[in-house]
Formats: sequence, structure tokens, C-alpha cells
Amino acid sequence: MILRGLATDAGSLVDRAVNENVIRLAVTGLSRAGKTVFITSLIENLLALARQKDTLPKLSQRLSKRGTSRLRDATILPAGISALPHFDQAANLNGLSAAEPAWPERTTHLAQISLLLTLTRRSFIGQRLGDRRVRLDILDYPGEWLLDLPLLSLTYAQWSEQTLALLRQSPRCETSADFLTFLTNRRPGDQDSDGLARQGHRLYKAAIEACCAQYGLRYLQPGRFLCPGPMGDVPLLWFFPTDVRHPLVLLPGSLMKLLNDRFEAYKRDMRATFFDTHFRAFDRQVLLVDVLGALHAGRAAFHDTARAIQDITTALRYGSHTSLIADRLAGSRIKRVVFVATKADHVPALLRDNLRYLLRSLSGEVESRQNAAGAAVSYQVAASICSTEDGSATLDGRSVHVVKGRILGEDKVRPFHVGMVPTSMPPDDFWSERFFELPRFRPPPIDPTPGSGLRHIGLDVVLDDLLGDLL
Ligand SMILES: Nc1nc2c(ncn2[C@@H]2O[C@H](COP(=O)(O)OP(=O)(O)OP(=O)(O)O)[C@@H](O)[C@H]2O)c(=O)[nH]1
Ligand SMILES: [Mg+2]
Repeated sequence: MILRGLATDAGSLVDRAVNENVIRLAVTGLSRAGKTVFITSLIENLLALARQKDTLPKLSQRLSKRGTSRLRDATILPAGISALPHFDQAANLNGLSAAEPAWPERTTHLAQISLLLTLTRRSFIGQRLGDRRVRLDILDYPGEWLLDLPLLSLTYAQWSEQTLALLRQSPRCETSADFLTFLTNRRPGDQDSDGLARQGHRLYKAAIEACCAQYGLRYLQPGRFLCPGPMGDVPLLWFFPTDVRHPLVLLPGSLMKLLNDRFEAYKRDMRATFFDTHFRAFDRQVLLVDVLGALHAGRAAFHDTARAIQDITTALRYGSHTSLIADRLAGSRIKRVVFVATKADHVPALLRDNLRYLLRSLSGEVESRQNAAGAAVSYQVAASICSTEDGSATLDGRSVHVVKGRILGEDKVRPFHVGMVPTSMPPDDFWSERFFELPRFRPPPIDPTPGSGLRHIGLDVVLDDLLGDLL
């Protein structure tokens, strides 16, 4: 009996080793970049593809064998005994397809989902081994937390110095006056006091919240100040950056020591609850960037986004080891990266290539670093849920390419002219000082039946770059 059990276990181990690829997909992006919508559309369109709907043409082409698809099935795996919330695909679809459609809520905690693809093998000989399975493990999380990745490698003194240098520049200084005044009243001899620490924390938090809301800035740390997660406003968070003298002296009973201790405890906690436990060991990465949103938000927001992308990618591990064993020992590395400019349905087709070039320029040195490490890198534009149609309109007496859609909360279809989309980092005279938000289009009519597919732009190309070699 025991022997038979062992044989069955060994059999399923061999089956998994030969027939199953488990891919941990990092869906990376700052807050509002479009992660949750991307995951929802990816899953929905892969389910549709397995139901023989041609919703992802580039993948259909790859999977086609003598007129039939090699994708036999796509299934969302049951949540099992996971301690993490399950990504609520059904709730997202219901919201999007409601009579008064709604985009998914902001993500406030971790959620995960796994999708299993079952494929017939390409070669006749391979088919003797049985079907292949590709399991995609996907994690959704609040984008704000991503910026804690570069923070993890800093000391409190380094973080304070960097953060205050930025906070004293325009436009951050305009929202930070109260906090900066509070800092000028601090003295090295200040005693450890929860009252003071909390007051400083509140003022600093209000300053960075205003940087986000009023100027569209994104390089704002720590992430849990903006999105605290399920623990809420715990004492661990009651710290703020402060002017540090060198060398940093941490006298027992001083405010400085309390702030330093909380900063270190915050890093430990983020490592233990997010980065080391859930946000690691990725094999593939899609890096979603709301390039247009950043462009519209103005110079500071655009440069902030660029810096965030560069610092986040610096903190991740790219390339491939020479062997599976090395992978196991050193932790896996990201072997394919697709940068995606999201919400491309705000831009008429003719300008989408500009958006791609701009994305590449914004990512700066990142590509060469990733390439040098042996990772495959590509750049794409996509709209996970296309909510507009291309059209033309007359502007100042001349015809221009626009997109047309219904803005959320309105009934009438309106043209939207995105204006100039530069192909590289814009020069200083490009920027006006105003902060615009992109219009939020109402999603198109959607069939809520799972596997019906969602209208998109370029999602199939992104998925092909990301996963094509596994299909
Ligand atoms: N028109 C259009 N809007 C989109 C698309 N994808 C995302 N959006 C808009 O961008 C908003 C943010 O998208 P989410 O997917 O929630 O962004 P996120 O990265 O998950 O954001 P956080 O959860 O805050 O980190 C949505 O509410 C939509 O308004 C798209 O493909 N087309
Ligand atoms: Mg989200």
C-alpha cells in the first residue's frame, strides 16, 4: 500500500517535471498604472482563447496547428489553502459589465490568482509524453508599495537625506510647507515622544498625499503611508524623514532613535509580509507604465515616473543562470521583461508608435542593464480594455486624429485629442505648468459570462512577448 502510494507520488512528481511549467508572472506598475485591469483582461482573454474565440490573434497564430488550436483548456485554479485573498476576477467582470459600468476599485491589499493552460505538444513524438501544462501565478498589490523596493536598501539617514532633498524642491515644497516648518523646530536633543512622532508622521503623510493628488507625482515613499493595507495606521508607521547630522547619533530615549527604529522595523515588516514572501522569485515581468498619464501630469510627474521605473528595475534581479540548480540555489531571475505603455486607447492608432518610443526613452538605461544580464526585453503599447474608437475631429479649422468615447458619468460620445506625443524625453519648453488628468472613459459594453473575451489593443502582442516560447 505504502509502496503504491510512493510510486504514485513519484509518478506525479515526474509528470510535473516533464509536463508542467510554473511561471511566476510579475505584473509591475506604479499606482493607477493599470495592473488590476491588465490581470482581469489577461485572464478573461486567455479563457476566451481556450473557448476558440479569436480574442488574442497573435497567440491564435502561434497555437494553430493544421487549423486547430493546441490550447485545449484554460482554467482558473481553485484558491486551495492559500493564506492570501483570491484575486476577485468575477467581481471585476461584474463591475465592468454592470448597467452603469465601473472600473475595479483601487487595490488595497495583496491578491493572487493562478491560471492553468493545457496545451497539446507541437511535435508528434512529444505528444506521446501527454499534454503540457503552463501554470501562471499572478499577484496583484497596491502600486504604492512597489516604491518600497528601492527604500529597502537604504538606511534611515540615507532615506531622510534623499527624501528631504526632493521635498524642498518645486513642486513638492508647495505641498510640504507645514511639514518643513515642523522640521525646522526639531532639535537634536528632542526626546522620544509618540506625540511628536505622530504629528510629524501626519504632516509628512499629508504632504505626500497632496503631491500625488495635486501634481500626479509618483516617487512617494513609504508606500504604506499612502496605502496602509489591512493593518491600518499602526505605530510602526509613525515616522517621517528628518534632518540628520553626520555621523548619525542614536541616543537612547531620543526622537531620532525612535524614528530610526521605526524605519528599520517598517523595512523588516515590508520584507516579511510582501517582498520576501510574495514579491520574489519571478520568472517573467510585465512592467506597466501610464506614460500618457505621466505626460499629461507635467514635467515633475514625468521625471518622477522615469526615476521610479529605473530605481524599481535596479532593485530586481534579471537574467538567467546557466542551470536549473543554480536557479534554485540563488533564487530565480526574471528572464523576459515587457515594458508596456498602458491605456493606449487614449491615443489614435497613428500615434501609438510614438508612445512606444517615448516609453523606451523614459526607461533610460534599464534596457541595457537587463540585456547585459541576459534577459529579453521588449516595448509595447496596449489597452487592456479598449474603451474608445478611432476617429477624426476638426480642431482650429483643421482635421485631427482623435479617439472617441464616453467619459464616465456622461452619456454623450466625445472626441478626445491627446495632442503631441513626443518620441523621446521632451525638452523643457514642451511642458506647461498645468496638471491635467487623462479622461476616464467608460468601459465598452461587456458580456459578463466568463470566457467571452474583452476588447483590447495589443494585449496579444504583450502576451506573446511574455509567454510565446512556452506555448
Ligand atoms: N481607457 C482605459 N482606461 C484604463 C485601462 N486600464 C486602466 N484604465 C484606467 O486606469 C485606472 C487604474 O487601473 P487599475 O488597473 O485599477 O490600476 P492599478 O495599477 O491596479 O492601480 P492600483 O490598484 O491603485 O495600484 C482604471 O480605473 C481605469 O480608469 C484601459 O485599458 N483603457
Ligand atoms: Mg490595482
